Amino acid sequence: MREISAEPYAFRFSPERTALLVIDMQRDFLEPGGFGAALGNDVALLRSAIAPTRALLAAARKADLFVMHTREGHRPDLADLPPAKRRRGNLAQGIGDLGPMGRILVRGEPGHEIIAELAPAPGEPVIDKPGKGAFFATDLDAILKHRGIESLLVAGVTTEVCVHTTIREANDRGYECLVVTDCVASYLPKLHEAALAMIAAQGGIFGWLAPSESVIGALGGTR
Ligand code: C5J
Repeated sequence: MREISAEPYAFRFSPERTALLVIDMQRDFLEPGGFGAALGNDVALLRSAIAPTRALLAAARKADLFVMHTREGHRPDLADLPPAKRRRGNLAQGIGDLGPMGRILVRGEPGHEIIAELAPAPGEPVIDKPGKGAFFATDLDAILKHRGIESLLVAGVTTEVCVHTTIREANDRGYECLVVTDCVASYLPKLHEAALAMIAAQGGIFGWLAPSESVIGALGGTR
């Protein structure tokens, strides 16, 4: 077992039973002209998570940790897009519409891709998810269970939306989750802080928090 100094107390994990899950680090959220920008957000706020996540990915790969990525998006025919999700926000340019990076949040379009800095390595599964939570309508749980994974190190965007929803889903399925605090980000700093506080409150009701430096140290690497 290894140990990470974390909030609210030390996180103990076995590397063979732990995966790094990188959530929705897509151009549609992190670059101008995508879904995040269509919602009126400043996408630059998310970019602080890129460099630490790159370092975390390198350390996880070096330690032979199982690495997975997710992408939020929909079928080109939008058959898996709930009308309520499409209507939400009364957007001039919403999901399925053509933007500067192709059709917004549609699989196969340039905006749907994971940013080049955090591109999946060969063999790392990528989960395409239609919802905010990565367990909803995907094979994520089956893939983790088949690998014997019990603990998740979680990075990605945005903290209070897809990261939080996924952690809540993971908790209900019995996974131990540690959120790597500088590898998650939000367009809304107050909600980022609140979302992190919710994870570790009440004795770690949803899990643990630790910065990438501590996680990388426990994985045996240097930053
Ligand atoms: C959002 C996400 N914020 N990946 N998606 O719509 O958090």
